[in-house]
Amino acid sequence: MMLTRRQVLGGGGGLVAALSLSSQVAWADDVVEIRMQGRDDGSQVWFDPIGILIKPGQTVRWTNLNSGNSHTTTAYSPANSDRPRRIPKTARPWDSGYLLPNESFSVTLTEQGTYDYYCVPHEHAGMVGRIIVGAPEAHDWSEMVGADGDLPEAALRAFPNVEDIMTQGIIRRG
Ligand SMILES: [Cu+2]
Repeated sequence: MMLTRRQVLGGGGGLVAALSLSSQVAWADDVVEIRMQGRDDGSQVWFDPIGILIKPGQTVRWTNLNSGNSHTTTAYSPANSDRPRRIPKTARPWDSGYLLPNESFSVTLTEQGTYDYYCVPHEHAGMVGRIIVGAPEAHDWSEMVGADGDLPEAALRAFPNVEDIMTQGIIRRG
């Protein structure tokens, strides 16, 4: 049987739809890995990816792959050293404490919105990250006056744009 161009295109479209459906299912089930990284001489430190889009109920796991340094993942929240709240109002803040090389810490994020976090000893070096769960709502913290609070300039500069995370899904660093 000869396939017409229309039939070929139609079949291709169906294949693409099937593939994207299955990859979305895998995406929802997978634990999202974020690496804590740094140069050997300590001159640079970072989270990779620095920005990620996940689904409600998905788990994020940070692992310290920087052999010469300890790091934390700490949510911006009044619960953590009275920092400005940069996570959804109803979300539980987290703080890993110091992770030694090869140690990990996980959280499962259920509330939709934008979550910003930092590394306690390296916030001033711009070691911060942003996670978006589902779709940020209109009244997300990011529109709140004072949300930038006492954040150092290097941290504020480092956050990827919400729009870039929403369109690209993942923002790599390093
Ligand atoms: Cu750090």
